[in-house]
Amino acid sequence: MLHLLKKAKTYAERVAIQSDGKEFTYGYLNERSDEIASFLLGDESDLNEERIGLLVRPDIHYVVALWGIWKSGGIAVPLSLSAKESELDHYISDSNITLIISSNNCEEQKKIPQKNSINIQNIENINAVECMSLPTLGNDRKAMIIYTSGTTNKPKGVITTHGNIEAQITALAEAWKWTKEDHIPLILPLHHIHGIINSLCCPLYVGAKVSMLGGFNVDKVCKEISQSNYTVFTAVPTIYFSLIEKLEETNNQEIFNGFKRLRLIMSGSAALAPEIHKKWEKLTSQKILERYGMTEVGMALSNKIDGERRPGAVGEPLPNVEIKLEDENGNEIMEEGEIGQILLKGPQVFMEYQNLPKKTQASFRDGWFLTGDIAVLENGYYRLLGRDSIDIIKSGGYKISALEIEDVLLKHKNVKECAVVGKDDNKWGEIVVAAIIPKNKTISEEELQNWCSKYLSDYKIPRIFKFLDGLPKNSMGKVTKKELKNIFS
Ligand code: MLC
Ligand code: AMP
Repeated sequence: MLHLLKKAKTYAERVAIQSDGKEFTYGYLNERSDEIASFLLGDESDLNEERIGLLVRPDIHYVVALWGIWKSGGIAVPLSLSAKESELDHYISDSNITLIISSNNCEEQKKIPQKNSINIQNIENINAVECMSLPTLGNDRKAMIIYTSGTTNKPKGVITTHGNIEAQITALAEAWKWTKEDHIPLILPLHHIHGIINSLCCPLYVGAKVSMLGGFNVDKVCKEISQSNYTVFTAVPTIYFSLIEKLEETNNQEIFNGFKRLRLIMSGSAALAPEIHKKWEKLTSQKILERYGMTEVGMALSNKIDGERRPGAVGEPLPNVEIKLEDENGNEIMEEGEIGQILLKGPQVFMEYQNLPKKTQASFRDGWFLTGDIAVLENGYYRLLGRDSIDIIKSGGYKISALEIEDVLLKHKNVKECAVVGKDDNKWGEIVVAAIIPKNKTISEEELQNWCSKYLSDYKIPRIFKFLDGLPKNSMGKVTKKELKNIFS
């Protein structure tokens, strides 16, 4: 069982979560999650890795449900609240979810069959849930499946164990000096590790306070920061872009003071442009600490909390992370300044991909996980240079598969051929763009956007379409996406 859950008892009186204007103590979290675990267990003594979906808004209910699933021996599968039905269908069938815990109205909105879902408030309103003895779980027990896009056309489920999650949390608690006096606003979605591990589990592990703001809204964040005693802030680069726009137009000193008061401000999930790093420092006198992570490994590299925070670099390995760079031929790079793929090893590295044994096997070599990220070591710090696959796009911190979008576009009756790439963008990092060879000249951008929005989450929908007579291809007939990117740039 995670120490995160055990330690909550020792902070029983402290405030753990602030949500919807109310405060909830660690004691409350502990009791409610015990009740949820007991409810889920019914007559069983252990859920034995049954998969439970979590379609719950980012509020107190999310936390008690997540802990309840873990305590009962289930595997939590956090689901995106903005996912479209066909995306949810994939997560549900691929991970073999037997029950979905949902917030009010979420199940109807997403058309989840009633028999497969239970409203979190209904569980919490069942007064007579008698708390039973909960199972003892070893570190090797599976705990969570998170869906992330990749070079497969459907998102893949990354399975982590209790041991992996524990290692991911403790490395950050140590490296970033989390203490129970810390207070963080949670503004990120709770179906990805940046939100789940960095913003939620890490502070709860040390007895700190998390204010769940229900998602990112620039005005709300600025108001909160100016009025509360936050100490830590973490976000994706797109959020810093929006905050800078706000800071440049306001003369409300309380907002500036709020950001200046923070002891630690971090960015990750996508590259933070050095200009944003520098602008932010000029505006708030705070140097953003950039770090690098991945769903499969948690956080791996970080700039130093008490040392250099170098713009454009992601720093050095976090505690217990082993790293090496390899060239295209699989030879280890021994010198600084040479470019290679990042390989990682350590207790935080995930167990396997759901239902993809071959993909899992191909992702490891001699126990090292092949990240697909290309980097260079310079004066002791790693700097990321991109990815080895052009089919992976990062937009607003979300990882997006070009192949998944092409699949949807090709199902449209008027699309003969298509190719999707990422176009560099100051705010979003990259935006999704698509080249289309139409079957019929009357097809419009709006029609294709509407088509995509039926099947894809909003952030995956192409923002620019180009209608071409032919796609650039090599002598083998394969689309040359580098060339295509140039057409868009
Ligand atoms: C939204 N919009 C986009 C877009 N997403 N435009 C281009 N590209 C995108 N990707 C448009 C909308 O259509 C809308 O346009 C406008 O922007 C506002 O939309 P929104 O949905 O309200 O945006 P906002 O709430 O501001 O969302 C931005 C965001 C969000 C950055 C807060 O994308 C987000 O929460 N990202 C975080 C993802 C994350 O947690 N990743 C971590 C993965 S884990 P209009 O015209 O209607 O106004 C990982 C490992 C690690 O990566 O290392 O951490
Ligand atoms: P995900 O699969 O959503 O967990 O995304 C992980 C990917 O995000 C990594 O493989 C990197 O490509 C990218 N990433 C994470 N942090 C950074 C960073 N600080 N700079 C550049 N890319 C990053």
